[in-house]
Amino acid sequence: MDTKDKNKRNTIDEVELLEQEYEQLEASDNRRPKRLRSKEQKSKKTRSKLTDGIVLECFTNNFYRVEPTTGNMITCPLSGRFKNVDFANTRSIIAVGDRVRLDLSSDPIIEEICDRKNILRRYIPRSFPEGESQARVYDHQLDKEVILAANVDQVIVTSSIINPVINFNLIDRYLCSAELSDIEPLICITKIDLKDPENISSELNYYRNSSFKISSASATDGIGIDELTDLLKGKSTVFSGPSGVGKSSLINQLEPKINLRTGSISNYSNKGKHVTSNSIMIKWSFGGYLIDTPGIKTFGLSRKDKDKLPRVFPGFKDLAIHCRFTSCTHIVEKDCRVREATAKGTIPESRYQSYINLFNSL
Ligand SMILES: Nc1nc2c(ncn2[C@@H]2O[C@H](COP(=O)(O)OP(=O)(O)OP(=O)(O)O)[C@@H](O)[C@H]2O)c(=O)[nH]1
Ligand SMILES: [Mg+2]
Repeated sequence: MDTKDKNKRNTIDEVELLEQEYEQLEASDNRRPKRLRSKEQKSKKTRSKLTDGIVLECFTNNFYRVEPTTGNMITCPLSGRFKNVDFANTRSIIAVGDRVRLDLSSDPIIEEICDRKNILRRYIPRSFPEGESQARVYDHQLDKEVILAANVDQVIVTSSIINPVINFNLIDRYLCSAELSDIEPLICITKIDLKDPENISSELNYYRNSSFKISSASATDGIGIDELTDLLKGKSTVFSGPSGVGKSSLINQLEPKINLRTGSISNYSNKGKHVTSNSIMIKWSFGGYLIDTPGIKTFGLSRKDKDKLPRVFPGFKDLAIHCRFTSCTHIVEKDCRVREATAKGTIPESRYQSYINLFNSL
């Protein structure tokens, strides 16, 4: 194995996966074979017999909690037609937020999965058997996709200022993923009762100047809750971020009757203990939906998107169009506006480094 291959293996080996991440990954992969898009996707039952619904929760064993447009919430399986489809290492093809069509004439069943408006996803690099060259692996096998939710209007990138300490590199990855999926991001800094966000103002100003919405909140003191409520009304919003940052606590403050389970922070690592284990979609009483998701540990992008990274990295879009080369990677090219802005301090050195690390990881 040459040094390049060794380095690649190291990155892959370094990725720690939790058991629940594996489960979620298996339960949410949407890589649909071409066949599904034609025959299997459409039920032979007449459309008039089917009822529209939204998937609110995915259980293992192919059962789903669905809210039909008419009638009460149901838990039901997916039609047997889908069992004949080879899903290429996928156990399930439905994610929270998916629109489906149900046959409610006898035992409820999901008959059709509708096309998605968008997907919030992250990737986990696949590991390859020792000695197997990546060149022999097809493009789509390079990374394993984990769908966080489907058909969403916005993602709240939740980060606590402390306990666990804020991770801007992770925020960058979320913002790239949201841009690639055409989902509106909102950065929410939580636990501001524990520390003044003034300490991180240079990074926050950078995101603000790059046109990202930022809000700050404390679930303990109820700070920022009214402002957040206004941003959530009538929209379908995913709360995502590392474990322990206070996603479920924030949701409970926004709507106390939801009463999600919350956890504690490990004294040893100052990190969360992965209390929420399943994504769940719930209706706000003030209009719209929320999706609470399990805390994530790693957030990779797809290697297939590497060429888009120089334009979708937070704050780079408007500068990149003025670089001398349209395909500028902002690393070695002449007349690069991103490197000029970094030299001037308009882009903080830490954000540029985050870009380089992300670029090299793909
Ligand atoms: N001081 C303070 N503590 C908070 C705040 N929000 C949440 N916490 C605490 O942080 C811990 C974790 O909160 P959770 O809401 O379970 O965090 P989570 O992001 O949902 O975590 P996972 O479900 O594991 O992903 C709990 O002990 C909360 O009481 C806050 O605004 N201020
Ligand atoms: Mg939680």
